[in-house]
Amino acid sequence: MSGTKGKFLSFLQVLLLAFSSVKAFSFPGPSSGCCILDDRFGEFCPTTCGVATYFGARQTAVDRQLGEIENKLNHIENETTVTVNTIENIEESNNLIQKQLPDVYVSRIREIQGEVLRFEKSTEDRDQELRQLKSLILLNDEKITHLKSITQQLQARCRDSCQDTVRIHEITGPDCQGVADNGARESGLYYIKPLKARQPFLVYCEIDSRGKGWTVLQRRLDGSVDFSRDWVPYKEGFGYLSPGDTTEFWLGNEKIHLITTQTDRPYLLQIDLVDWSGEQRFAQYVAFKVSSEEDKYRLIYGFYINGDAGNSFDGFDFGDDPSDKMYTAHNYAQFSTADSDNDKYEGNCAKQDQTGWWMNRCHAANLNGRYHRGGIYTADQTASSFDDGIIWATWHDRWYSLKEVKMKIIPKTRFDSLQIGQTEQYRGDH
Ligand SMILES: [Ca+2]
Repeated sequence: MSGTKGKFLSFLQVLLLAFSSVKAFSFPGPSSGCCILDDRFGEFCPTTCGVATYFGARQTAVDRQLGEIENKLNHIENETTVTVNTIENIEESNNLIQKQLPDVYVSRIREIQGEVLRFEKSTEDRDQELRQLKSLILLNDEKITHLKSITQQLQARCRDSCQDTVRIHEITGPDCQGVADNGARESGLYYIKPLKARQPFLVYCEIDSRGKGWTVLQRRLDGSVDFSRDWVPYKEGFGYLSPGDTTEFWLGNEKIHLITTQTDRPYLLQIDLVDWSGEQRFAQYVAFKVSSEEDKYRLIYGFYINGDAGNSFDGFDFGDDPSDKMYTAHNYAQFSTADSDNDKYEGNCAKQDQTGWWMNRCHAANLNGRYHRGGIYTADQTASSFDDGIIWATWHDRWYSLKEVKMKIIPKTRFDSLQIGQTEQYRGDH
């Protein structure tokens, strides 16, 4: 571009020089009569004079045009300078951009790589979730198959046993000893009606051939019934009564209260225990009774009379504190449930151990504790890190949960009269 511009400028300069020379020569016009060398050519003879006249007539316009051309040239030159500067600026900018571009690209590429990695990670996570869901589906399919099989078994049993196979004996009495006294000689389900009861209710009676009739208040066998219940279920009773002593239940505090307080004659409470090795032990308390709901079904007994399981109801010295035995004694303790805290502890023993029991702060015995299979259990297996098993601390440690429990009562006098000949079983000083 600069070469073309240079040639153009050189040409204009020659032209200007030519005009300047003509002007400086100052030819006289035709009116002065000079330079007519040949008439045949008239006023515009092809001589210097003719040319001079011609130029003379047009000099002013040409000068003006030349001036304009010069101005335009100057303008073009200025514009050219501006353009050159602009080009230089653009080139500098280009250089700058070219220097910066790699960083921008590298940064963008890194961002894209990061996004790709994140996407891959996300895809892996989704794959993992899918695998987990598939295994869950398989597991659920197995469970569904298992449940279908159980349903079929139950349906088959329902078809067979639509008739009532549970036999409830007709003999009745104020308690199971009364039932036995009225002639019953086999264990099973009987209706009894304690003196103050408004209506009879069903109980499981353990009756032997010699006429001893135990009224069973509580049964633990296999952990099939949840003993983590509130006040009302413990008041009314829960679980299942069965004619063959094969199910777990709590008879109910109100019923226990009605039986044990119907007369002044004292009841004997026997607690039968079985551990996970199959060993059986027992503990007996005389003058056992449970007070009214107004008094929160308080546990009251006279004393420990006999047994080989030890006297946990009187508390146990765990070795943690000198007051252990006093604070874990149960006599005169009110009944507590998670929703009715009547213990002597700043916390809530029953809620802590998910049970209903005559809590002090808290216990050396808890026959309504959680069912831990195998016996030995740890704090990790409990809901609140406390000993919440089926405990009788004077036999097994509080971190050992018993396998089977039965709580049963019989009028003390009837027990004594039927024990004739067996008094050698009594041990201790009672
Ligand atoms: Ca409390």
